[in-house]
Amino acid sequence: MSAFILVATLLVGTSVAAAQGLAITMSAGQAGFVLNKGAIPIDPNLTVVGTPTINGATVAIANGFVAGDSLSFMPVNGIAGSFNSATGVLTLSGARSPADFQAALRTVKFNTTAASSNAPRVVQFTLGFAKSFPGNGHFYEFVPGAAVAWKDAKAQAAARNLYGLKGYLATPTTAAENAYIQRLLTGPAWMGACVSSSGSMLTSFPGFPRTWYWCAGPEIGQKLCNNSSSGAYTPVGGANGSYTNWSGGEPNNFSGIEGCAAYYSNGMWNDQACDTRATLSGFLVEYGGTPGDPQIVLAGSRNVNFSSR
Ligand SMILES: [Ca+2]
Ligand SMILES: [Ca+2]
Repeated sequence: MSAFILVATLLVGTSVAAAQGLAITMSAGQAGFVLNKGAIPIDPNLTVVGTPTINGATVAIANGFVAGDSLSFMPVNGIAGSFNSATGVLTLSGARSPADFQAALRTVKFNTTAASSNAPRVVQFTLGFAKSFPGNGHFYEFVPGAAVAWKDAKAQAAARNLYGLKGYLATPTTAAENAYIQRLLTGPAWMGACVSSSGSMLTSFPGFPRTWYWCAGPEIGQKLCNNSSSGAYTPVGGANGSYTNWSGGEPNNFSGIEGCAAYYSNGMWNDQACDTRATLSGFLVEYGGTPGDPQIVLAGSRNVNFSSR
């Protein structure tokens, strides 16, 4: 009976820890490889802790890769995979739990037939296929959906999450972030700025002069720029109000009804009527930086070092 209680307590403890997002942790030290002695496990003790379903993983010889290097794994828990001998990347696929991926990633082995290089190989393990913007570690997603008013796009973005990170209409606050987002655009898309006095979308729009705010995301409620007349604007300055990327002549409040910001597909910004739907292709969601977000660690690496025996 006491043994049962102990097991139950451990399970509860595990589930509490698992609520804290998603993290891969590599073991300290390195793996040791000896030529012609067979494949060696890279990290049989790595951990993957979290709750979200993971849609795949990659294991890449990120540094030191030479022809003849190979990565192999055991196809456990319904996780399949294939190794690309040209790029040195093993790609695992299957929508499975962190525990399932932990088991599969622990079986990954390194081998090489190349006697030409005994330089250390740096092997990087990465969960999922989402790519973050290196400037802030945030993730971005273009969500197609033409018939969506701005306020509905905002609500739909807020209902989305990536590995527990809360979604929001994108808030591009630097040129580099905007350029990163631009690559994802397949058409005009809503983003997170609106004419406001507080960060909430107004129900009727004032004429000029008016003020643009961030109306979504961690920056909600912060002023973006003053808009004195058609095509004339002045960024308010500060960390989140110094960058704008309005298209030429925008924001112009065309017909006096344009109070929500959208991307053109070239990454420039335009003000549009907030219920405009026909000319939009979807909305741009950003993940990361929201207070209360869980910690996410999607990648880690371990060295394979060569020894003579
Ligand atoms: Ca942002
Ligand atoms: Ca406009």
